[in-house]
Amino acid sequence: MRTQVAIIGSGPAGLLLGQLLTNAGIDNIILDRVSKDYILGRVRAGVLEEGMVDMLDRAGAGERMHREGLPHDGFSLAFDGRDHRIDLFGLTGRRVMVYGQTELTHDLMDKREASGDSSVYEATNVTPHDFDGAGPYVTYEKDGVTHRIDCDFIAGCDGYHGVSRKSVPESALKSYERIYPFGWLGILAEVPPVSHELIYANHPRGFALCSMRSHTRSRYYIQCALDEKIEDWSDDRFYDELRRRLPAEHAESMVTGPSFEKSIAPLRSFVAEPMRFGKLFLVGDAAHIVPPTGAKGLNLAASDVYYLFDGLLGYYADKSSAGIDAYSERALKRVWRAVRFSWSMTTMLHRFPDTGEFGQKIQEAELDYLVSSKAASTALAENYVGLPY
Ligand code: FAS
Ligand code: PHB
Repeated sequence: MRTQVAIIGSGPAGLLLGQLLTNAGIDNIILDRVSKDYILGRVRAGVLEEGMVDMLDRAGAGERMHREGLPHDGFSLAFDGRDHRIDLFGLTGRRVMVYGQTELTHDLMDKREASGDSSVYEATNVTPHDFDGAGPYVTYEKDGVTHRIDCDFIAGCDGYHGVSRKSVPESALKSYERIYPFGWLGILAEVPPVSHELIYANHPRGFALCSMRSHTRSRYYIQCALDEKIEDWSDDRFYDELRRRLPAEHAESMVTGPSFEKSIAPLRSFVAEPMRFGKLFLVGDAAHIVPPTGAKGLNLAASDVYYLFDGLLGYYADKSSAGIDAYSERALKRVWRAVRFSWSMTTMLHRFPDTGEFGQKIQEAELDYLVSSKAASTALAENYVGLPY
């Protein structure tokens, strides 16, 4: 079999790239090692930058997001017992869209199915070959048969644990990493959100985040130790701890109810450079990971896809390699700005082992300055709504 672009990974990056390529008449195939249902069963991001919203519209998969998504003009920082609103729209003229990654992935899968383009799920042992030569190809196994797909390019959209980055010779790759000494314990529950906007809370007991998926479905997180076990966290214990980390008005008004999803996610910052090796491109989490504090992970996948699609379009439409040659440098410039922002939000809002009383006062002073300075709030807001592509 032959295609123009072989895409490894059917998460947001792979699906978005695949749809843009299909819409431009560029042949592509998507391979994933798990099933569609498994992918749709993962609960992840919840906040979309305008850039991601625009990319979904460009892919022709934005209709349900505009119908069911929640445009948000601001969010709150809670510390020292009080809420402080960051007026995103007032400060930047832009907003974010609250719409779950699960829904976005579902919409892209539905669009791909309607386009009739091929995806292979539960493809095992997917392996990129000869991507530093003239004839790249991908092999995979399905139902006991080994398949080969010859292609012009391979897009490694297979996430942090994928095969693409690991297929690059170590000598050709430089990676940067910071692992945080805590995780996020998150729940989903069919209860109305405690507030109409997100609340990021700094508290001596640890960070908390009140988010949502709709007006009836809440997504809550609390910072937890890395060795915590989900089975040790009943819903009651989770809500008690969450309420202790929020201002009294929210703790008292919170509607609680049974969680139907509960998970612990570790936090890390990670960047692999460069993001291109011959005919192989790393896209999204395959190339970088950010702590979810800045709501950037999913949104960086969108800007990577924007740059790569622009390059591939130039290659096929104008026989120009300028765009694909510039991909890594263009993508990394925005990646590092988002990595910095996510690191700074994480550092400002979480309790570290060495924070102590002095460190807590410093964090509160930083937050107090931030919410009382238009310049500082504007800087925060423009990073949160998303820096330009
Ligand atoms: P993905 O990881 O989504 O998709 C990669 C795909 O590649 C998967 O479907 C996988 O099955 C497939 N794959 C992997 N290895 C393969 C192989 N060898 N062969 C074939 N296929 C293979 N971001 C936020 O902005 N906010 C959040 O709150 C947030 N929470 C998160 C919680 C968790 C637990 C995780 C892991 C991530 C979270 N993220 C969050 C980040 C997340 O949303 C990612 O940024 C987003 O999924 C990136 O999309 P992709 O790059 O497509 O990678
Ligand atoms: C979420 O709703 O899952 C979410 C929202 C904002 C974040 C992280 C996660 O910064």
